[in-house]
Amino acid sequence: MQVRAEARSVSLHWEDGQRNRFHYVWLRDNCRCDQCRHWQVGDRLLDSTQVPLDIRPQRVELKAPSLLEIAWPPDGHVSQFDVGWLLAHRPGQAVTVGQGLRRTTWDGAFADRIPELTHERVTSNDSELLGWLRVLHEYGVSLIRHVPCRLGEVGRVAETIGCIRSSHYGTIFDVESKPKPNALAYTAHGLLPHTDLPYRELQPRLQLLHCLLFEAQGGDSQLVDGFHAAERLREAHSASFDLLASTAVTFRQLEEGADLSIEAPMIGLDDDGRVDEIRFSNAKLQPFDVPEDQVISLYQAYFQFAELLRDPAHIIRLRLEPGDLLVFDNSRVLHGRTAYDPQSGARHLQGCYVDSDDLLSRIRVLERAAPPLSPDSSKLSTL
Ligand SMILES: O=C(O)CCC(=O)C(=O)O
Ligand SMILES: [Fe+2]
Ligand SMILES: [Zn+2]
Repeated sequence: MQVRAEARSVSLHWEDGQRNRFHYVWLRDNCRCDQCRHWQVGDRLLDSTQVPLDIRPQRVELKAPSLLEIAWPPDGHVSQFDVGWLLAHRPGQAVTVGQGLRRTTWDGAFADRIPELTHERVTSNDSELLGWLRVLHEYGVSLIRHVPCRLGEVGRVAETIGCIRSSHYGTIFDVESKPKPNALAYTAHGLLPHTDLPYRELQPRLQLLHCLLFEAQGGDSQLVDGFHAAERLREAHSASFDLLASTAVTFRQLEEGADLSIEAPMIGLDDDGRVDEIRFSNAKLQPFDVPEDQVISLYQAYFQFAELLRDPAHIIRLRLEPGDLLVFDNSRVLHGRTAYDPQSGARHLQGCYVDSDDLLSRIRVLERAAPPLSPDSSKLSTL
């Protein structure tokens, strides 16, 4: 590796032929020393804005093969940079989100490959937990079997991932037919595939549903990968896809103690145009408020997307059994159920939510202790 001190930056020429410039103001600001960062907390102590934009070093030196040392005015403050750290922070290197995490979309044929594992396995050790969470991130769905049918157990599983995200339905909510329901889920009606809490600014990402008791007739579950359906929409009706990705619609929850409402598109895209979030709820959607010449095209786009989401070729159907715990990415995988007959027997699920930053945090923390990833380690076969 070659180091060259230039007018405004240090230029590093890596072994692989690449060259990167690290500006002096950037280097001074990112000094790793104990004066500039708290040695325990890791937070920056140095006030970045006090670094002169045109700062120039007094000395730049490659100390050991992998240690760059820089002395700064006015007092000769010394910064030491591990070359590996600089390599990891070259321009264009995003913060690592987890080793090689990816997303794989699926359709109805996925029904017999849905990632399934036992409660015992998930809770047995950290490497099983990491394997599960990576698969959950990749496919947005998994089914845990033999979870003890105890009240609150769903919360204990959630806490292996992170903090439970509570809502106006409580920390853990009971899904059963109630005399005074404040959600359709708390009746015996069928539920079209939907995302939960689409009317909240931050739609919860992970949803857990634990089946405690199921004797009723009906009440079968459906799951559909909204990212897959959105991509089919983009292929088949690109104008409709663009409309749903660019038109904010209103979702609202109005009840005795709450009036939650948000305007957001049904299809959310990230900066690179990839589908990143689905908000979809026939029940919670408010009257479209668009110019009258756009009403028909918006309905058409909505119906086309709904048709893909309800296409039997895209849907997984399953009947939960007591002890089953479904975990899915609520902003990607829509869930629904058929109607059931409460006279024919009881049906009781408990659910809760966990945010996605908790999931990613848990994955990163578990990866610290994990051996490097082999190319196929997130394949289902490892479960
Ligand atoms: O009853 C079910 O299977 C699902 C209910 C539901 O949609 C929910 O709790 O979010
Ligand atoms: Fe729901
Ligand atoms: Zn320093």
